Amino acid sequence: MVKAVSVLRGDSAVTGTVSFTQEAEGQPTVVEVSLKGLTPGKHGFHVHEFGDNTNGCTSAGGHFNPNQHTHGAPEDQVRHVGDLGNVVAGPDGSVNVKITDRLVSLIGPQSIVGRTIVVHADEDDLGKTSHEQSKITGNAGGRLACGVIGIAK
Ligand SMILES: [Cu+2]
Ligand SMILES: [Zn+2]
Repeated sequence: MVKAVSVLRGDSAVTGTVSFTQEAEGQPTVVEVSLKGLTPGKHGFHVHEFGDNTNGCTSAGGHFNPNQHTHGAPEDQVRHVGDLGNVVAGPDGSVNVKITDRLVSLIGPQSIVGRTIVVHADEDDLGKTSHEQSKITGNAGGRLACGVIGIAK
């Protein structure tokens, strides 16, 4: 079993932790999300390419996309590896959810360890609208908080 963790912060009131667990290579990864300080509703949630926080969450680059696909929903065949869709904040602005994803991996050449998880200001449209950013970022808006994904015990 491989475990990883990220502590999220940024230029907003949003903070939280995201834990990742994968039994073995080729198995799905379980992503446990705990966030607070969000506005109620949907917020784009992705793994971005770089584990770089030099200029805050901006330095993380675009969505982790090792296969040169367009942006999509987690359940789509064509999507970025980093596309985890949306998390939904409750009326109190918190998120506590467990996501299971078949492409996000902690092992092998497409491992997300050393990259960055980002939560956005707006809803990810999952590549389904005519907005010019839809098939690139899902038009999810600013980066509220982020954290580098590291190896956990
Ligand atoms: Cu993102
Ligand atoms: Zn994407």
